[in-house]
Parts: sequence; C-alpha cells; structure tokens
Amino acid sequence: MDVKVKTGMDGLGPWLERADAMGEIKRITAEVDPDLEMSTIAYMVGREIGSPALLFENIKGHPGQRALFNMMGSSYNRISLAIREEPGKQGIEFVELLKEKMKRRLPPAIVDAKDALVNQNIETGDDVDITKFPAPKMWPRDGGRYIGTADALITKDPLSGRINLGTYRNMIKSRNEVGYYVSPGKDALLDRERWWQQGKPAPVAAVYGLDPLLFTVAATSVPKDVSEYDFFGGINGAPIEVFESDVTGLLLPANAEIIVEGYAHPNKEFTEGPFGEFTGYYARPEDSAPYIEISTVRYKDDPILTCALMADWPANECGLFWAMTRAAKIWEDLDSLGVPGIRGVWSPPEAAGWGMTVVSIEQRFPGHAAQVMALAAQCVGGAYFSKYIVVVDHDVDPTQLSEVVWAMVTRSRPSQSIDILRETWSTYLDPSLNPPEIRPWGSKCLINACMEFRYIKEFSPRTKLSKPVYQRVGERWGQLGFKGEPPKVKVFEEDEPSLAEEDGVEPGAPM
Ligand SMILES: Cc1cc2nc3c(=O)[nH]c(=O)nc-3n(C[C@H](O)[C@H](O)[C@H](O)COP(=O)(O)O)c2cc1C
Ligand SMILES: [Mn+2]
Repeated sequence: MDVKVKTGMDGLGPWLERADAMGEIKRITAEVDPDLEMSTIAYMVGREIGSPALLFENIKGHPGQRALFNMMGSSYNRISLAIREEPGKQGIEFVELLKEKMKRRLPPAIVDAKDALVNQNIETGDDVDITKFPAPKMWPRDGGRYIGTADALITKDPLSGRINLGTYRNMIKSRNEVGYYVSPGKDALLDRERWWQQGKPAPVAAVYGLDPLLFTVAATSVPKDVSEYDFFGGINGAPIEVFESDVTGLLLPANAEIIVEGYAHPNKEFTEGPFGEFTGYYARPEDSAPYIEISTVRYKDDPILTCALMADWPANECGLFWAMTRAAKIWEDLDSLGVPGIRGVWSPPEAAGWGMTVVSIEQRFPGHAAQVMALAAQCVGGAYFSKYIVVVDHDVDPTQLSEVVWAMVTRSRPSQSIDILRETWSTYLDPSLNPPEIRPWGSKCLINACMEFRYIKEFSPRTKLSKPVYQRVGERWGQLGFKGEPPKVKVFEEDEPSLAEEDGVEPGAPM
C-alpha cells in the first residue's frame, strides 16, 4: 500500500529517540534466543534499580526483527519522558505532578487511515502470520510465547461506544489466533460480555509495540466509562492520533508499531497459560481463555515489539510505572471526593506494584484517618488487588518503607487500628487465595498508623532535632571529620505543625 507518512508526535519512536540520547537504551546486537534468553537477560539486568531499557536487535529465528524490554523498568528518567516531562522529579513530587496531569482529559484526533504510520504494512487473510514477530517465552513453565505483554488491547462497549484500552497478556495460539486473559471485573471482559450477550462476536485489536504512555494508561485503572485515549491526551498535552479501522470499526493508534485485529467468538476458548505473573508466581493454573481470530495485521516498517517481563521487584516491569500511576490515580480520586489534608500517596513498587497503598495525611478531624483509609482502599484507582492500606501522619514519608513500618509499630494499636474489608475485588492471579475456588474474591487490611487523634495533644512527642543545632552541625560537617554532604533531615522540633487549621477542628473538641 502506498502510504503518505505523517510524522507522528506520539508513538514509541519519539520517546525512544529521547531516551537513547540520554543513554537510557542498551542495544544488544549479539544473537539472543526469544525462548527464555531475552527474559533471563532482562531479569538479570533488571536486578539493578535504574537499569537501562534493552533493545534486542538480533533475535534468533527472527532476522531483522527487534524487541524492547525494560522499557520504563525502574528508571524515573524513562518514566518522566513517558509522561512528557524532563527528568528530575521522583517520589511524591513525581506522583503529585502525574496526578495533576491526570485531571486533564483530551479525546483522540481522528486522522486518515492512509496517513497512519502503522498502515505502512497491512496483511490480511492467508498472509496473516503473527509468529514472525519475536514473541518471547518469558519463564520456564510458561504455556507458550507471549506476543502481548507491554501491549494495549482495544475493545468497545457496544452500548455506549466507549473505546477501552487495557494491558492484557496475549499468548500465541497459532499464526492467526492469539489468546487474551482477562481477570473478572476488567473492562475488556465487560465489553466482551456485552457483545456476546447480543449474540455477536466481540471486535478486538491488540497493539504490540507502543508509546510507553499508551502502555501506562492502558495498565492503569480509570473510570469504566472513560476511554484511556482521553487520559493519554490529558497527560500528553495533545490528542493521540487514531484512525477508524475499516475491519472492526475500532479507533486504532495511528503511530503504533504493530496492531492485530479481529473478533473473539463466544464459546471459542483454548488452554492458555500458565504465565509467570506480576506477583512473581505462576499464579493462575493453565485454564481456558478466549482468543482473537485475527483477520488483519498492520505494522510500521521495521517495527519494534515491546515486551514487559513480570517478576519479583526490581526486575518487575509492572513495578515503578505501575506504582506511580496507581498512586497518582488514588490521589486524584481522593481529591475529587474532596478529602482534605492529603500530603502524599504511595504505592510501593516492592509490593508487586499493586499490593499496598500508603497515604500520608495531616489529620484535621475525628475520623479523618479512617475515612482516608476506607476510600483509598476502594476508590477506582485503588480497589483492585491491593491488600494493605496504611495511613500515616504527614511527618512520615510514605515512600520510605522504613518510616512507614516505624509509624505502624509506634502509632497503631492492633486491637483498635486495623479494619478488614472482605469479599473485595481481587484476581485469580493472587497465589494466596486458596483453595482456588474462593478466587477471585480477596480481602484488605486497613491500618491506621497515625497518632490517635483523640489523644494527639498528649501523644508522646516524637524525638526531633533542633533545626539551629542541625544547621550548625551541618556547617561544621567537614571540620568534624566527616566526608561529603551532611545527611538530609526533614523533621525538626521547630516545624511542629499547627493542628488546628482555620477550617479544622481542635483535637478533642466535641463535635
Ligand atoms: C504488563 C501487564 C500485564 C497485564 N496483564 C493482565 C492480564 O493478563 N489480565 C488482566 O486482567 N490484567 C492484566 N494487567 C492489568 C490490567 O492491564 C489493568 O488492570 C488495567 O487497568 C485494565 O484496564 P481496563 O479494565 O480498562 O481494561 C496487566 C498489566 C500490566 C502492566
Ligand atoms: Mn478501562
């Protein structure tokens, strides 16, 4: 097909160029086997925080094809580029910035299909062969090759027309069939069921090489009636370019690397999995899953397949970016509910990205901490999978697990401070839910690790440094015989916060 190439502002290319210029991309030109070898290298490199993205350029059995692993990994630099920011921010500052960006929504811009980069190559019918792409087998006990990991599955709600993007694992079934596993409650499943209820096959597309921002929004829980395309536009600051497919009618990203498209039929399933998951386990035994009968494959010239290894932290590619967007979305949810006093939200990447939420607050009124932990546990951004929700005071840095644990053991009383929520939204992928028949129902532990508000005035004062003395010592740090910068300290005696704000309530005052 003769394509008039329009240079996409979005897509993997512009990001890759910038990350490359920053020295964040490591090219591997030696021959590597897609069968366990790419993933083993990714795991080994991923053990180091901040390790580079890996572009495999010489893949056994797939001459001329390329695969990108550890796209964002545990690197703030590459995640910053993905959200269209200069590197520099991390921790709570980063989450707060992303939260503000998430508040904006911009619908996609529809471009002509012939201008779409991804339409440089279009294959249909007997020409469809997805096995030519270098899909990896990630873990020794995986049930097959997973072409879709750092991907976005595109579906549509037949009633509202809302286009959904979600990241789902896609295992190759054959040259023109690919499975997709969806946990209960996810939008791709709800969309599929609506088509099937109407007795129609469900239109599905899957993007296998994509802008890391598209991957990010596809992997984040956003409201079910809002398209992830709108979130992309908001964070990007400009709409994503899409075209309307003449095959399924779905809106597809114009600047994607690879897109497959077709229909999933009711009652057509195959044995999918097992798959080494984000929890660090082969969590769901092999079971049946629907698949897409692929009628059309589109790809850019020299496409790059994006892949995400799922593993224990820090080699878990669902670690840092997932934690950042999840924390930002929870914070945005709390803001939109009008909950005051939120100083920071964190989702420790160590906790399989989604296992734990920490919120730091400035306590303002009786019941404030309990309100925050209940809402953080069940809001749109926070409800899925998470097991431990901890609320801490604002003198505790939620990004520092050592400080969080210290607050838990010094400020919470297990007999008073812990609530359990039962029968919550979880997944077949949680290895702790046994016997497996109880899946996908989970439970959540809410821990109030704040100083008890009722006694906050009498609460044993925390030992804090005197600021003038700290500064004096800092100035003499070298003279005292120490090397380097003096350690940073954030909490001082002088900074004792005012507990009664204008619109707050005096602690202990009757309501
Ligand atoms: C690399 C990666 C792989 C994922 N694989 C799956 C999967 O196979 N099944 C699933 O239900 N969720 C999976 N998820 C989580 C979903 O992408 C996530 O819950 C998303 O918010 C779903 O969006 P949706 O409900 O809008 O479709 C994965 C996430 C990542 C980052
Ligand atoms: Mn969705």
